[in-house]
Amino acid sequence: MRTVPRLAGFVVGLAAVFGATYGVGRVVDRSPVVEGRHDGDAAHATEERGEPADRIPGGLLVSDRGYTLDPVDAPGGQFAFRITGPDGQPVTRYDVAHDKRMHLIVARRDLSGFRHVHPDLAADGTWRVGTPLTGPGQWRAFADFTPTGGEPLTLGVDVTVPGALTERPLPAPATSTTVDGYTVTLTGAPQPGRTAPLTFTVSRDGRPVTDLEPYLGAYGHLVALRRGDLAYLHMHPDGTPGDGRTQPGPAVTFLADVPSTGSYRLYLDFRHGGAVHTAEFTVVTGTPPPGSDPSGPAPSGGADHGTPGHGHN
Ligand SMILES: [Cu+2]
Repeated sequence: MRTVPRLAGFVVGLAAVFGATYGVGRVVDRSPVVEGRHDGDAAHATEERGEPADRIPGGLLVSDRGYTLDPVDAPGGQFAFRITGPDGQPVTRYDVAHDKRMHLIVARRDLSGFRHVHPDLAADGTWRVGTPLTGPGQWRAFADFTPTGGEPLTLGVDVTVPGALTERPLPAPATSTTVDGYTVTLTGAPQPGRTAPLTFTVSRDGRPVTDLEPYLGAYGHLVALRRGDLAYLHMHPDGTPGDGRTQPGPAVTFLADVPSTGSYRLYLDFRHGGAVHTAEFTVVTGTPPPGSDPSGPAPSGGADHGTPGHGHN
């Protein structure tokens, strides 16, 4: 028990030191604030990403560029939060991205319990939704949004739901999974520091599904969470419904861009039969695929990007 206040003091001290250092650096060299993270633009996501130090994945910060994710008390069965802006006031104006002004993603720290929901905005800037936190545990909630006049942001916060919890081990890497009677097969592998195609193929009862329904403007949405720190990656499909070349299944291709070696849990949302289904996969980058140790390496922080031998095949 005694270590808790000490640790808290240490963290506060550390924050003060970093804060001071950052302030000095800003005054002396006027370094620009890091740009270009979480842009999700495939054309951007290529060579210059060789130096990962310039890019922090989304979802690791509760406050960034003046915007803060602030959970607020809510009645039982609800989850509510606000985003406060650089002026300290709740943000009430958001741009629509992928059909919605706010995407709320939650997962437990052990990467189980993934949900992707769309809260409603009240006039005072409070977002509310029937709680996606489906049981006890240490959860991470990600708010993925674009404040009007600002850049896209993903902020993350820990939320504890009290109760007995059995932590689940990360499922082993696999290239096929089933959900709601669908079989989804994954081809391709994420490659740290570069963009790589990932293709998901959906079938049901042994037959390819060729009438996927658009969901949030696409035939699939893919979120990846990095094991260990839950870095959040929202990946975008290669092609959109109605562009003249993108078919409604059975294959949905994403341009995947992961920041480091490590284990990731992929969550593919797709819509068929009037319902959204979520297929989950574990992938481990920087090691041989399926059959290998599911725990995989710890995130490297990207320091060894570009080292020969880290690719696949
Ligand atoms: Cu969403």
